[in-house]
Amino acid sequence: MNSESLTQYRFSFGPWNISEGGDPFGPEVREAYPHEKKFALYKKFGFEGVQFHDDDVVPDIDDQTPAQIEKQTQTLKKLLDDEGLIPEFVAPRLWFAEQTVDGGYTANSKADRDYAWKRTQQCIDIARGLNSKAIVLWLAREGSYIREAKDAKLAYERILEAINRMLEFDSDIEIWIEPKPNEPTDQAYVPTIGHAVALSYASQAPDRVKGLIETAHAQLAGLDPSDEMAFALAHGKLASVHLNDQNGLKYDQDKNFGSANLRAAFNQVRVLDDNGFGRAGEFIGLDVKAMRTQAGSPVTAHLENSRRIFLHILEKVRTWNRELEAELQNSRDYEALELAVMEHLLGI
Ligand code: XUL
Ligand code: MN
Repeated sequence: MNSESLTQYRFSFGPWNISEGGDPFGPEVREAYPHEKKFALYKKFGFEGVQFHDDDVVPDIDDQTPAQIEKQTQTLKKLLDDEGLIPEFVAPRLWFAEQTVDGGYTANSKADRDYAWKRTQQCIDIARGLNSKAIVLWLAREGSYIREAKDAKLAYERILEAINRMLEFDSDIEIWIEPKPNEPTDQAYVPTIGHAVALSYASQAPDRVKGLIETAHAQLAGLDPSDEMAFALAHGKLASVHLNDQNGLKYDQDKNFGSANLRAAFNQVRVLDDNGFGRAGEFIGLDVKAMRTQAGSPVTAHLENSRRIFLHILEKVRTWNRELEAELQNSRDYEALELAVMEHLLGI
């Protein structure tokens, strides 16, 4: 491959990735870093895409009038333009407000479902105002804590209905579903990319419904993230990724990319790079969390390091001996193939 045919990757993360270090077991461990100052950090660390929740753009969105929402969206757009940053997507945060304790689109209460739709419309307006083409649906509380709490068939129908309503509400917007099998609910609807792709094909505009695959989410479903990515790529539906890592079936850890399973990380970069991901402007998103133990404010090492690890692994992918790989595939000597991968990764 000559260098001109190699993808030049662009990176993104969300302001929530520069966290203040709180967790469910204790208070924040470092001083809060002002939200509006976070944008000045992106370029410095080699990132040019910003991922948003609706209230990352418009704080306290539920208390704002439509005019205030529009004004704040324009203020943020100017900030992004001044910093030379691109808004990758906006996601409705349908898991904080009291109306979303039982979910948004699948809540049993009609009033709560109406709130979810209102919030979704506002989110699309914000995306439009920022000039971003994508809405990410991480369906946080669209699931149940006990199976009998909801009619699951009806819940899936309601999710599809919400998607169709969004597609109708805006004829350009794309919907990127980010599947996750659990947390905060015990059992989530749309737990894998297969479910998301099925919803896409069932929707009114399959070309505008795609997926965002997060490493840890696939691993929590007991699946191999690179195969999940391959599935979406085979259907032309991989819009974005949240690379990170996960050490077994625990809470969602959002560890540094490659830090728990280097070989799985190699295979994710391999499937992305081999299949031209990024050529149409897709971002490499890094959804990683700072360690609670890390001192300072802002804490950003996890973002810089995950990006750096991605680039090191990319080098490993691009220097992997493809002739040997083909030869060992043909001779079906997978023992030798495995050893070759391991020695390549170990630098031997
Ligand atoms: C939750 C998660 C979210 C989404 C955006 O596990 O990954 O941060 O990426 O809502
Ligand atoms: Mn994510």
